[in-house]
Amino acid sequence: MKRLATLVASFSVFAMLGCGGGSSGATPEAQAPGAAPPATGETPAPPAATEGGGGEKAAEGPAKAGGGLEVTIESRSGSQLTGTATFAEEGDGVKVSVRIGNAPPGLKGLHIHEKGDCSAQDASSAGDHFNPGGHPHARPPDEPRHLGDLGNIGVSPEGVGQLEIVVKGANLKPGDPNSFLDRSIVVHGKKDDGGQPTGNSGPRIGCGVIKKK
Ligand SMILES: [Cu+2]
Repeated sequence: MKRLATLVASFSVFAMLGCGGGSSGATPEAQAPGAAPPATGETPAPPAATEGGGGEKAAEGPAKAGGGLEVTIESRSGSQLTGTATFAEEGDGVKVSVRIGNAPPGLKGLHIHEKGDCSAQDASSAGDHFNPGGHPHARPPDEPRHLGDLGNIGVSPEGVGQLEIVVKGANLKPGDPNSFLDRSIVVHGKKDDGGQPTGNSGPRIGCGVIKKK
């Protein structure tokens, strides 16, 4: 848990630094000033594994304060899953940050489904994958793919999983054909193997409606 919290904190710190960089439509890859990795750092990646981050408080703050939508993922199909997903427009896409617990270990398919309805016990009410472009199913970064194809979330032996992905071309505008708003995020019980039509990822064990509170 500690390590995950640190990771979340690091992401959050990075996001905050990025926001402070100015109001231009800068790329999300912009380097965080003053955050150069330690001497041994060979990877140019953002400080995702930086130690001694902002602590646990920082992990909770920005998710709600950044203007994004926070969605609770509820258990379905008899699972014990818990989870949260946040959605925030970033550049020409939407950044999706997901964290789940009490989940079965391993890779689990994760998708945006077309209907904002998780009411069914098996989440069948969420409908099919969100696919406004009429593309075949695939896993990121493969293209083309359903706009709602988020790939797999890796769940640890302790049942904890975390994923962050920016979906280019999506937005959170009400009524927009490419909007994630009023759709749902679904966690599956099996790995998305990339197969047609929806990746053979099994039952829907978690579901959350993406809506403004
Ligand atoms: Cu799905």
